[in-house]
Amino acid sequence: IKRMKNIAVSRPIIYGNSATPLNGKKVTDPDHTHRWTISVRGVNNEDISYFIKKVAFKLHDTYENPNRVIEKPPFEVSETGWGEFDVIIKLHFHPVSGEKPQTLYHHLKLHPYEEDGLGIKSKPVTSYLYDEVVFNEPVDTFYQILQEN
Ligand code: SLL
Repeated sequence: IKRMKNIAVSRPIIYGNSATPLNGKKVTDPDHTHRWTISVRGVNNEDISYFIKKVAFKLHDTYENPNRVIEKPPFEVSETGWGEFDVIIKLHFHPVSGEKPQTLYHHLKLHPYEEDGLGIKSKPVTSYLYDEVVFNEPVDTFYQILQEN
């Protein structure tokens, strides 16, 4: 295998969550107050599966099967719940890359900073971050794949 010396390739991603209050809507668990979705995606919804093989989302241990592995896009998990917590997001790359997984952290956000005019926290919330996945001195075969997409 040949590595590309003195070259770093970066690819933009967006990760984070949206959340909507259930506002009393009945779901399986009466304690649950919100529906939320956490995701990793490309900018302008660009397909990122040419370099990402799978994404593992480690949820709070209060969830059943807290380790959710998503093998194809969209790389996202939707759930209902009652509380905010830190999600560990592990990006796995295609074996050809020889890259180790990279870990991201996201604080799942359910509550807006301010109440709305009605004094009810009834608005949907979003918390997304733009980031770049950096590959230092990628192997040449993976470098080709990155350039072709
Ligand atoms: C807290 N740090 O203690 C937080 C933890 C965990 C939220 C919040 C579980 C839902 C389910 C859920 O919403 N957990 O019952 O599966 O406040």
